[in-house]
Amino acid sequence: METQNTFERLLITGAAGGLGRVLRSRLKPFSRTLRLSDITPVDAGTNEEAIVCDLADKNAVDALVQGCDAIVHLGGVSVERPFEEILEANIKGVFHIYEAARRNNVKRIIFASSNHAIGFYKQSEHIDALVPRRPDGYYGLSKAYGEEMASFYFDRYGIETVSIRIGSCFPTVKDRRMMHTWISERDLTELIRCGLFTPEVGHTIVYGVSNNKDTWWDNHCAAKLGFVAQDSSEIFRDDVERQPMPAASDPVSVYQGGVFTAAGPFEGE
Ligand code: NAI
Ligand code: 15L
Repeated sequence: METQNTFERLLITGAAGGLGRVLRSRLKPFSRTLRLSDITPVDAGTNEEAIVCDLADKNAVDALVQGCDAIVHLGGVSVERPFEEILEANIKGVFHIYEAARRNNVKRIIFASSNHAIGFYKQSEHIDALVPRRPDGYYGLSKAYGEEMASFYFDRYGIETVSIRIGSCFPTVKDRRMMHTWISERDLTELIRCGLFTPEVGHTIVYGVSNNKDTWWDNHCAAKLGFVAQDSSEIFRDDVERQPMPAASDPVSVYQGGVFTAAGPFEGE
């Protein structure tokens, strides 16, 4: 890890979630104070502030962002769900974050996008972050929308964002698909660091993926930020290959988004 830059106050939304709990300690060196927020209460530790906030509440989000220098936006619904749930947390939520950033002069945001913004690409395709999006559900659509929101707020207001299309960030690889999509916590932390401190990123979209042997993603946009992944899913190969092989026609074997491409409909037939 390179020289240590620091913010006065870095906001992490979604701090009670899986990634929030991990990144909270890993991002601590990058800010004198961490402001941790979630709809679920979080306890504040040393040099931390905790604020309960519903991302769907515009005024509450505006107050949340006051006094912050930068935002790591992890909060929201993180799986495929009915549109109305996605609408509140992810669609309204991301608008509220950007509008609050504009009003409070925040100039840098990391947006936790997802591979599900491009989930309907086939696993046989090799793509970079500049290809047209192919969202695989309402959740993926909300991430595509968040990326466009980031693009608009840069063009119109000069707020810079790195949108990280996170693959799968978990302690271990759970299945064959994740051999391609996995990112270690260490690599995600480094990618966020690059996203926070690299000058003049405009709006840059990158893949959040480790240095896996088999990958569907050309991550040259992340390399431009100086990101070099240290880890690889290979260490999990033996365990994963002991699992039964899914059918070749199963969405988990066909599409980059895996099971998300087959979720729903939620409205009945
Ligand atoms: P998570 O579901 O564990 O955490 C999300 C957090 O957002 C939760 O603590 C939840 O309480 C909070 N939240 C939900 N609705 C909210 C609302 N209306 N207001 C305020 N907070 C709300 O998800 P995880 O795994 O920690 O992911 C974090 C972010 O990264 C999410 O945006 C997710 O879409 C994205 N991501 C994660 C991946 C992963 O592999 N973990 C892969 C791709 C994207
Ligand atoms: C995501 O976007 C989800 O937030 C996470 O829980 C995983 O399902 C991940 O994608 C994945 O595709 O493995």
